[in-house]
Amino acid sequence: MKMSFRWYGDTDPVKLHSVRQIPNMHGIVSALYDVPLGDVWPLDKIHALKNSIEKHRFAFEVVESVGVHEDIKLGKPSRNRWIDNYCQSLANLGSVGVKVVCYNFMPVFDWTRTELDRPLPDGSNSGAFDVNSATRADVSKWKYLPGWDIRYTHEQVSALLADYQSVGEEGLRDHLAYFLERVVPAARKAGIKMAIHPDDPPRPIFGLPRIVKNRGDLRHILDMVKEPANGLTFCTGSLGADLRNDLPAMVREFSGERRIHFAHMRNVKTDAKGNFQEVSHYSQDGSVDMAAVVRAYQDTGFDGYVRPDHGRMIWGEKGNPGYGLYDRALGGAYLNGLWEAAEKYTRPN
Ligand code: DNO
Repeated sequence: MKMSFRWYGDTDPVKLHSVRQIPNMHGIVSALYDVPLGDVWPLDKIHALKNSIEKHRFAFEVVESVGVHEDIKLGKPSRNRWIDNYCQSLANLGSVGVKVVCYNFMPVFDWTRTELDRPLPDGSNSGAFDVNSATRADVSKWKYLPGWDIRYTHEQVSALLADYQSVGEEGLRDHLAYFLERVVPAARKAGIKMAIHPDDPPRPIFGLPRIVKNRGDLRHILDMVKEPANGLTFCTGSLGADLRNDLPAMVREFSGERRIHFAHMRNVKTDAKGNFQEVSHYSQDGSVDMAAVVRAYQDTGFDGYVRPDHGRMIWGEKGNPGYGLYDRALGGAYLNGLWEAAEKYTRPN
């Protein structure tokens, strides 16, 4: 496994020289944040990002994310132009040695929380999701959703919500298949593995369809184009927000088939209704058995990229929600420990 750390570029309050001091960090996961959604990622900007990462002796092999234009998800006729752009971005990324591209197919909203800084008993705080408030909330009143790398205006959001009414889950699946049938061959040619991120939370929100929520959904997506370049980002925090998801079993199945390219490791404390709060990475603090997940990766010979995902805000740190330095560093160290133990000590028969 190759341990890595997500970084938002030069404006990120977390600096790469600090990340360098976390043990066993192989690479930096990043993106171009100033290219409008759907446009081709220019080679000169990709080179500049790569240089700023390599200067700190990190590999730049994983991009998170190349965003998918809403017209593609909506299946509009203009999607072909956006798909061509996407393929060109993949060619450019592949030419500088990028190996994995993480993306999602969530309509309008990426990861969503109803609170960004709910206190935990230890005095830290973290993101939380309350199923009832998300259902009732009038989305036009929301000022900020953390996953919005793209900030739509309220007018755009209302128009998009209306557009998606006629799409439904089946429509969205068809649009994903159309996208993958065209993009996966381009990815293969560029030496890139596509890795779809699950819906976070793994349920419909604001009446929008969601199609990446559980084992059945993942199976369906992998079967749309049956080759390694069509793969998964397996996020324990997203999928772990539905207690019916058996995470170690899913890892065994999909990592066993070499279809997981990127592992997002995060813990959530979830109840049976799907309400949850993000917690420390430590297994006993949440609902995800991290040791069992690592064991499943280890048993299936996983050699892909791993990153500690969302942390709490601890020690008074201020930063991007979920993406401070300190708790993700603790998470990385904990994961290193689990991985080393899993590697060195096999289970007694
Ligand atoms: C959340 C992240 C996601 C992820 C995208 C991939 O913290 O894991 O926002 O980057 O869904 O496109």
